[in-house]
Amino acid sequence: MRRAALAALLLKSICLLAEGGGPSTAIANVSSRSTISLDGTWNTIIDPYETGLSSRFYENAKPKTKSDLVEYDFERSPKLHVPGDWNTQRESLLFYEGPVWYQRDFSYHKRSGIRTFLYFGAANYQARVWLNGKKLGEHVGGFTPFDFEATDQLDVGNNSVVVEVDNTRHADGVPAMKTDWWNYGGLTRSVELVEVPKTFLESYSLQLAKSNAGVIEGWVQIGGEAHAGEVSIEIPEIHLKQSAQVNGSGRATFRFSAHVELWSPENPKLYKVVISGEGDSVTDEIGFRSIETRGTEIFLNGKPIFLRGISMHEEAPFRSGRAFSEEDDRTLLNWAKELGCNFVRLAHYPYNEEMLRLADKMGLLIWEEIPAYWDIQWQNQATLENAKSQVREIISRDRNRAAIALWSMSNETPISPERTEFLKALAAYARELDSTRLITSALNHSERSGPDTRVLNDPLGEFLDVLGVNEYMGWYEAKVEDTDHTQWKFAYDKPVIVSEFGADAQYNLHGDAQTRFTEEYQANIFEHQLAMWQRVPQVAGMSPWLLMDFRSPRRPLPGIQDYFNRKGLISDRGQRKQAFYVLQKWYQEKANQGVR
Ligand code: GCB
Repeated sequence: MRRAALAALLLKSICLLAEGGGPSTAIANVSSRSTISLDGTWNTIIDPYETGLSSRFYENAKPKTKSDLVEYDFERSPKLHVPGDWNTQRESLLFYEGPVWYQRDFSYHKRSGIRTFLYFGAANYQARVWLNGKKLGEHVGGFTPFDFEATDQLDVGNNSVVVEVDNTRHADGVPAMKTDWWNYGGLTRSVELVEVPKTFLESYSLQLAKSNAGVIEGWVQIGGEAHAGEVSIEIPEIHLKQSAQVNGSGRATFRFSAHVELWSPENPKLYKVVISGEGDSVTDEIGFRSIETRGTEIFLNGKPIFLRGISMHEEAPFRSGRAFSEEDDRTLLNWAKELGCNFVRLAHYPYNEEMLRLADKMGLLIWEEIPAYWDIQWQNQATLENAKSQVREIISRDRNRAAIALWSMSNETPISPERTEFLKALAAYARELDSTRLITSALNHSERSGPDTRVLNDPLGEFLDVLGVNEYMGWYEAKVEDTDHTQWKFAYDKPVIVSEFGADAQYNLHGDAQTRFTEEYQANIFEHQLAMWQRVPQVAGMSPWLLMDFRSPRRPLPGIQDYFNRKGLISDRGQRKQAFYVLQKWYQEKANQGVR
């Protein structure tokens, strides 16, 4: 009964997003818009019993007379920095899960003809937003952007915004109750006011036509009242300007010939693109490339490519906590480059937008993932709707990033008919929104067939373009030497990315290769795993587990883990372990051999 009520509530909150008709998606490319940053210091109230709702914290009230009873005071409450998780900003909040109320004042000067949206890069996990005491809306899902129109609610001069952010885990959530990462709560990404004209360019898609490198196609979606006018696309560097008519649903579609230099890891060429129409204009940097599979190979721009990758978490180097700044992102991606990567798996949830824009500039292909992690409520319609809105929000934000090669629907989900139906529906939805990327999932159930053979025969494979395979031989199961004679078979003739293997090692802990948690043990696992996968022709890439140590509540071993998963090739303090050099060497050889 309680579960059903919760599910109904969740469905209701997701539906709230759709108020005003059609599912909500945030305005695309806010960095090219006129924005007012609300980052900085916010007043915060920790509210473990969720008193704030009944006590109406959102009114940000002050006693008017000396007898008025107001049992909170934002102004005199402790502060937190936005963007940022609360866990690493105050020691007492490291393990906190529950609601926290955020408030700040800002001054605003309204201009006629301008619509203003309150935009959140992400808030984990659920957010309710009020402006000047009036509720603007709520959002579920901790890693994707959302916005609410604030035009009519904004006052001239001083305004007060209140956000209740709640990182409580829910059995029907995405993810659900268990993850091997820290449940960082808070306004973890930037908050800003975004100004657009009454009718504006809400979103757009522009990329190379599938299997025709000389053609660019796409569409522009108008938000607000479209006037059946024209929208134009300009790529100044190649003196190209194309126009298209906006139809009755506010959409203009394009298809035109263009000779562009193709984007690739070796040549991450981006073009300035200007989109204008209906009195609005946005600028973007877009790369053009194709990605497809043929048999068991992945082709980039019509040529086979081996994806030399690494998995990572969106965790900040040196200070830990959720990464959010360009500096954090650049450090992590530079390490991947140093390792010899042309590919990064952004496990297990969508990262901040800057990470994707940097990958575009640095020439790193990307696997971006939805947090359908381990077991979630596969039979719950509200859970599916939740996963779908996360797919929609991330595709809508990142669809123009050339770096994105793969959308991953899930990680290590237990096989059952309900789970396969759920993920099949999710994959179909992702394809409907973006037919140009490859769809994948990290699978981890293989069967033994004879002493030396493992067969991956997960029915989800039928609905994927690329099979991700996670396995931990030599760490959670089997002996590392077993890798020497293990053969792998796959029920589907599709490319395989070995999306995880690895072992914990504490930086600077030394011993022999049989001693757990030593650098030698981890390096030995990498040597053997690489040799095993080298023998499997179906492998089109890999992203071992993982770039840097990260916080996890599941890893308490004192003196070694101290609540960090230590499978990083680099410690959380930036120190490279031996296995880093093992993989680096292997990638160097791979790159020198050319393809595959
Ligand atoms: C996995 C999970 C990953 C964990 C990792 C581990 O299979 O996909 O999220 O962190 O193993 O270290 O156990």
